[in-house]
Amino acid sequence: MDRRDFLKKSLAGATIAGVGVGTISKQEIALASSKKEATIHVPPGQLDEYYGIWSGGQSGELRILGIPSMRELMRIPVFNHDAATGWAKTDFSKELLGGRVTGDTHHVHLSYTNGTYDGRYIYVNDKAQGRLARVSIPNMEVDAVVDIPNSQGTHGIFPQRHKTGLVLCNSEFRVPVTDDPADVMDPSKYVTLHTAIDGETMKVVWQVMVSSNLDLCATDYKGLYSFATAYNTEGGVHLEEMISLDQDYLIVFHLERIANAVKAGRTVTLRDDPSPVVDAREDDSPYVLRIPIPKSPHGVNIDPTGRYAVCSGKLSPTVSIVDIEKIASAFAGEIKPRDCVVAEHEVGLGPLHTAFDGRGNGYTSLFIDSNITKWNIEKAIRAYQGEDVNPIVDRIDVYYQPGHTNASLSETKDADGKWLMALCKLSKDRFLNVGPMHPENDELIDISGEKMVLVHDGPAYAEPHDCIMLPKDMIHPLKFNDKKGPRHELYKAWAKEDKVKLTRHGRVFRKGEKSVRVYMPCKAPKFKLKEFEVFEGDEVQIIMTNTNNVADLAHGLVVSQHDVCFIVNALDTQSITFTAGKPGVYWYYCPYFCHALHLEMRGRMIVKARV
Ligand code: RUQ
Ligand code: CUA
Repeated sequence: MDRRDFLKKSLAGATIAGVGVGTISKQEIALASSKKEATIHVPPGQLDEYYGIWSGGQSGELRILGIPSMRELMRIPVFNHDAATGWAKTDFSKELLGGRVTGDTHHVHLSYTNGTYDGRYIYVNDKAQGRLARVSIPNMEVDAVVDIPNSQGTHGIFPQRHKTGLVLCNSEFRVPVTDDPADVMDPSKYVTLHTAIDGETMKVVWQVMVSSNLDLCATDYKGLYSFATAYNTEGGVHLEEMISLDQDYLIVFHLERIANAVKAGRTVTLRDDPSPVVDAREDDSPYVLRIPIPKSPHGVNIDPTGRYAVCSGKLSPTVSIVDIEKIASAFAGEIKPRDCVVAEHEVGLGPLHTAFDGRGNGYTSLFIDSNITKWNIEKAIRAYQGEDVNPIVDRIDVYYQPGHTNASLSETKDADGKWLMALCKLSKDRFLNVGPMHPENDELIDISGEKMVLVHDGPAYAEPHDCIMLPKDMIHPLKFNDKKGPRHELYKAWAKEDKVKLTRHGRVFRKGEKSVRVYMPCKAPKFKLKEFEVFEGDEVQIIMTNTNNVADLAHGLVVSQHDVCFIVNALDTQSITFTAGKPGVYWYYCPYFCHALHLEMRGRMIVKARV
């Protein structure tokens, strides 16, 4: 028994007996329990209790972690080229991405039904190219990507929570939306858009045009409103201009009024895009409510009761609490927009995002102070009413400079107050030195008690922005692709056209003077075609089907010297298209270690000179 086991065992004995702790000092007990090793160590062979879904920032991907072990379980390529899986190279992914293989994933959310995750989809934005992608959870792969029209810097996104309905997307950068060259030089003409995408069809439903930069996004629990924090009310294009005012806004979008305007045709279109656009730039627009909030607010998070929208002040040391129940009166003109604010308390420097535990507390990340501050919602409201109470409950230092913070199920009505994540932007000296580029530091914090306890440092590659955590039985990924997605529609259509069975026939079809289609079933350790012939310059499409009925038994295909590498999971099909190079012999092989004869799993592509 090592010392650690001894400590644990002794502690357990002490608890059961309810007596003193013999030779172990109080300090040692405090140390052992503060480390919570028993709760976060997931022994080999055992599974985590929670899934964590991470955005991957400039890597353009999503990542799936096990919580509390913080083991990275899988990556889902989205807005990137992934050499291991062939994402962005295979026919389907290439088409979805339209040739743009860089991306910046910031915000990740699951689809909802009745205020909690329904396990169907994951939505994630690409700030770099202004896109929204959807991952099908059963298959854990992207099945749709939509370009957000008329806008740049798609940043905050949030799906509706009462049902899988709209996904609202904020564009952050103000841009001209006409073809008039004069508008390019006139920032007063620049606009941003709040875009509604149908979460099922992944089509644009409408857009609302405003003038401030739209930052984070949220939705209520009833389907009445969506929210955007807005900064740069000044309309500036340089930093100094953007931060001169002490007050910006939480913009509330009145979804029913917007839908009615769209139905009645009170819309415009911009450039050659057909999406209906509602103009809400006027100060007295009926479609939006602008609630004044200090200063360049960043995060907006709805508490699990659905009653409060919490705005983190960023350049103001405060968080502002908006009572969502008052918003209808403000839209009706019975109270002023600012009257919806029911608390505004100081939390510290650089408040960015707030998470909740379902027990009435908020946890705000303080970027400049490098800590997470826990505070009580009810006390904050009483303090705002003049009572002498301190809403701050606890603070914990994090290492260093947290951006997002999120708690298990925090954004659902089922927030369970178990785990909190602080996504720290800098790790500095927390890990072994690996050169000039440092990992970030994702810190796991136990929030089940009154005091927060830091339990794990998790180095993360550039640069997760956000994450969600949910109990493992809330999603049910499949072991084999269900072949119901749009990707499989392609293969079915091709197989029908060529009258082949994807699982059976190894065939080569000349489809045109310079194009060839190759069907390539495979089963460990063999490709159905030992070789095939094409001409130099042919466009070669390979449709490969893995017929091994064994979960986890993947094959892949590399075609030497042709920049081709992709994976085909068990019982799945994938396709890729490339151009045949100079005449010669090119070995193709399976890159996934699938069999004792894996190294022999290969064949020859023979490229002949065109005559
Ligand atoms: S933002 S660090 Cu892209 Cu989510 Cu706040
Ligand atoms: Cu198939 Cu290695």
